[in-house]
Amino acid sequence: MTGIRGLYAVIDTTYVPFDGIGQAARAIISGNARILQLRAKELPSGRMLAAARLLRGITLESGVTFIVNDRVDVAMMSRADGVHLGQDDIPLAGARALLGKGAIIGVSTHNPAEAAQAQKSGADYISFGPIFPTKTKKDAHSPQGLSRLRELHKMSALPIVAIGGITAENVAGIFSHGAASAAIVSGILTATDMKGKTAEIAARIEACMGHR
Ligand code: TZP
Ligand code: MG
Repeated sequence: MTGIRGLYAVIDTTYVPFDGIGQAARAIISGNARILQLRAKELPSGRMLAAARLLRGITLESGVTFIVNDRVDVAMMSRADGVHLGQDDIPLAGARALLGKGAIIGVSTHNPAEAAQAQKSGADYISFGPIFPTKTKKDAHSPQGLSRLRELHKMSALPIVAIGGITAENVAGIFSHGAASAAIVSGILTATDMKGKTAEIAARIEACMGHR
C-alpha cells in the first residue's frame, strides 16, 4: 500500500468544470501532489465514473495514489487505490468487503471517539478537520484548530490527513502538529497557476517532513 504522506490534493467538481478535470489533474500532479482525490458530490453517477476513470489513467502514469470520495462503487469500477468515507457513508467493514484488503480506506473524523472507532474498524488513515474555516464544505463542523490536531495525533496510531482551509501560508503548522498529510481543495483549485501553487505547497511540505 502506498503510504498516506505529503500533499493530498482534492479535485472537487464544484471548482473544476467537467471538461477541465484532466487538465487540472495533470497540473496538480506535475506540481508534485502525492495523492489525488475525486470529490464529485453533485455529478450524476455516470459522469462521476467517467471522471474517475480519467483520473485513474492519469494517476497511474505518474504513480500518484488515487482515492474516490464517498462512492465505493465508483472506486471499484474505476480501479481506484481506495475510497474516502464520511461518518454517514457506508460502514468501513462493507467497503473493505467490496474493495479488498489492499485498498486504502480513509474515514473523516472530528473527535477522538470517531478516530478510535475508525482505527478499530481497520481504516488506513483518518482525516481530521476542518482545521481552519472553509467555504468548500457547506455543512462542515466548526474549525478544530491546530491544538486539537496535536491531541488527536497523540492518541491515534493512524496517519492523519488534516483538511479545511489549508493554504501555502498555513500548511507548515499542520505538519508541526502531527499530520502526515494535508488535504487541500480551494487552496489549489482557485489558483490561476495550479501547477505553480501545488509545487509551492508541496515544497513547503517536503521541507517540514525533512525535519521529522
Ligand atoms: N471536509 C472538511 S473541510 C472540507 C472537507 C471536505 C473542505 C476543505 O476544502 P478547502 O477548500 O481546502 O478548505
Ligand atoms: Mg463523504
